[in-house]
Amino acid sequence: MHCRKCHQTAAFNMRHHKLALCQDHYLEWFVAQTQKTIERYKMFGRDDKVLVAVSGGKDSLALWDVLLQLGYQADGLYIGQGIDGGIGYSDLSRQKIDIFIEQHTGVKLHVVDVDQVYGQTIPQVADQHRASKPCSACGLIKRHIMNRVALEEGYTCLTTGHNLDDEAAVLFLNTLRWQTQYLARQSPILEATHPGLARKAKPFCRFYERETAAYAIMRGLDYLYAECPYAVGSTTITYKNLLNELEDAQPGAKLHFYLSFLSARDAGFLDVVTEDVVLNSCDNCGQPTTSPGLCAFCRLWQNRSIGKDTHVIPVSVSLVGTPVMPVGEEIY
Ligand code: Q46
Ligand code: ZN
Ligand code: ZN
Repeated sequence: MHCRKCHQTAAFNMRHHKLALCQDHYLEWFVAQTQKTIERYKMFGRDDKVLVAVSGGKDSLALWDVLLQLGYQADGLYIGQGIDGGIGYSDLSRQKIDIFIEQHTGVKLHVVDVDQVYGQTIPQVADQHRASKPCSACGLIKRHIMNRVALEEGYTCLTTGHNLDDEAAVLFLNTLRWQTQYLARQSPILEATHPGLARKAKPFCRFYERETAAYAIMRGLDYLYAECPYAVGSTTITYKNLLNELEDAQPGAKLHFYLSFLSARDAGFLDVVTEDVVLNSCDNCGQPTTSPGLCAFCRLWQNRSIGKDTHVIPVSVSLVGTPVMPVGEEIY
């Protein structure tokens, strides 16, 4: 198989696009496609200050790398979850980010270590709440920290490395359960609909996972291959596997599923369910919450004597740049 552009041996074949490319042209294509997605969904421009949530995995590091290549003002945010899982998962992920920073001189990284800031690691919080897995607490805490760092540090857009496989799996799950409120909110760009909400974007939402992996490998990014130990057996993985089977039989099915959904939503298919959500401000942290009183994040720490003092707890560190305060929000 040969590269469509230069006819040298192809390094990567995308059946769904009927497109094979050599390494140089694949890397060029990937960066150009990211820029197209940013423009298509009006995510951000050159004057925006962009925050990239990085985990040490391929998607988030690839996203940061591409945004820097495209010349965006893109800083990183790493949240230390304190997950060991027998492999020292959080330590390993942090090491990968340190390597990235060594290779991309001058970039700025904010670090919020949950244990240092709040006094418990994410698995410890989950244990305290007798949760069988820390994923609910983890998702809540990460969203909360990302939102507040973005707002407090003046970032005009918070980006994550969610790819098409992630988006299609969530869409599949919410469709099967007919979760219309969740469906109405699933989007490549989420506008800030409350003063306490940061604007959010997913510039990789149209890339298959294998495309971001290929980019990371071809660019020589040293990323963490291991998944979070708590991801094993997750519902999302089950849905991803089902969609992969479908994709094998029908190349492009996943992309078509996701893009058709976005078109239907843009055509007003879900308008009827988007009106009802009322956002209150949390009594403690001021971040948006669907229920009156405390947001879910503040309720999580309520018995940990952090409560009102959240804002004055000394903080994490910024590897390069300014310190980051502990933060709070609930993404509704
Ligand atoms: S939620 Fe659960 Fe993930 Fe947090 S505990 Fe690991 S698997 S990292 S996206
Ligand atoms: Zn080529
Ligand atoms: Zn709160």
